[in-house]
Amino acid sequence: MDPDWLPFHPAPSIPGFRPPPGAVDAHCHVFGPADQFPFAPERKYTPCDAGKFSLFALRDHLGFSRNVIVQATCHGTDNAALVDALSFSNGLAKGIAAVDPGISHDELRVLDAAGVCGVRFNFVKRLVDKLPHEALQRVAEKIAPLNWHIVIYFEARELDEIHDLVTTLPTPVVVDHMGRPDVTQPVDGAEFAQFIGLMEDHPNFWVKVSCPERLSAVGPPTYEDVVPFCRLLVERFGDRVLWGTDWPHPNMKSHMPDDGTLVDFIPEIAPTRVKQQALLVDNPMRLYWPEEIRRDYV
Ligand code: 0GY
Repeated sequence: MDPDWLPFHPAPSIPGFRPPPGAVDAHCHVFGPADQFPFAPERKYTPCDAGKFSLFALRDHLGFSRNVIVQATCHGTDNAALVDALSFSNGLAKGIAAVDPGISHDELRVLDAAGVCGVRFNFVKRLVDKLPHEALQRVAEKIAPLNWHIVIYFEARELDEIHDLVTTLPTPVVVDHMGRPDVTQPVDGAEFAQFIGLMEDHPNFWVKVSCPERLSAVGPPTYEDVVPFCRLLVERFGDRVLWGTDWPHPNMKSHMPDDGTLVDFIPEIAPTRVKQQALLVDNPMRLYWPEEIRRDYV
C-alpha cells in the first residue's frame, strides 16, 4: 500500500437516515485482496486490501440491500476480483468492468453472465496513461447489443474536450460524481450550467450524485458546499440520478469519510421519501436489474 494511502474507515457510524427497503449503493469498489487478485502493473496507486466481505458487511451495516461494484483503475482490465465479488453476492451485486478494446464477444458474454452490465472509461488524467477516446468508440459498438451501458469519469474542465465523443454513444451513459464540479463556483454558474445542459439535451445520460467527500472544500460532517449541486440534479433529473458510497474511497488525501455520515448526506440532497425511493431503489433497479422489474409484471 502507498505510504500516504488512507485505509477505509474501520468503524463507520450507524446512520440516522434509514434507506428505503431495497436500496442500492450504486458506486463502490473492491481492491484485492492482493495476494489473491494482484493489482495491475500499470496502476497509478497501490491501495489497501478492501475485499468483498468487508464491502458486503458495510452494505448491511448501512442498511443497504445491493451494490454496483465498479472496476477501479488499480486492477486495470483484469476484472477477476470484481467477478469474484459478484459471484458471492447471490445476485445482489452488479458490475461495471474495464475492458480492452480488443475484447471478444465471447469474453463479453462471460462477463455478462457474471453480472457485469457496463464498462467504465476514465478520463481523469491522473488515473490513466492514455485517455480512452478510441477505446470508447470500439467498445460502445460491441456492448450495445448486450444492453450494457457506459460509465464515464471526468473532471468538469474536461467536458468540452469529450463532449462530442460521449454524446454520440448508442447506450445509456452514466456520469460519475456529477462530472466533478468545482463546488467553489456558484451552482448557477457557467461551469455547472454546462453539465446541466448535457443532462437536459441527452436523455440517455444518468448521473451519480456521489462523492461529497471528494468535491467539498468545507469537508465533513456536512459537506454543505456540495449539497446545492446534488439537490439541483435530484430536483431536475429525479429519474436519472443514482447514489453510491464510493467505498473504499480511493485516493482520498484530505480525510477518510465515515460511511455512516455519507448516508446521512442523502436526505440533505433528496429531502422527500419519494425522491429517496427514486434515487436509491427505483432508478438503480431500472438501470441495473431490469430483469427483476420485468419479472414483477409477468
Ligand atoms: C472513484 C474515484 C477515484 C478513483 C477511481 O478507478 C479508480 O481508480 O475511480 C479517484 O481517484 O478520484 O470513483 O473511486
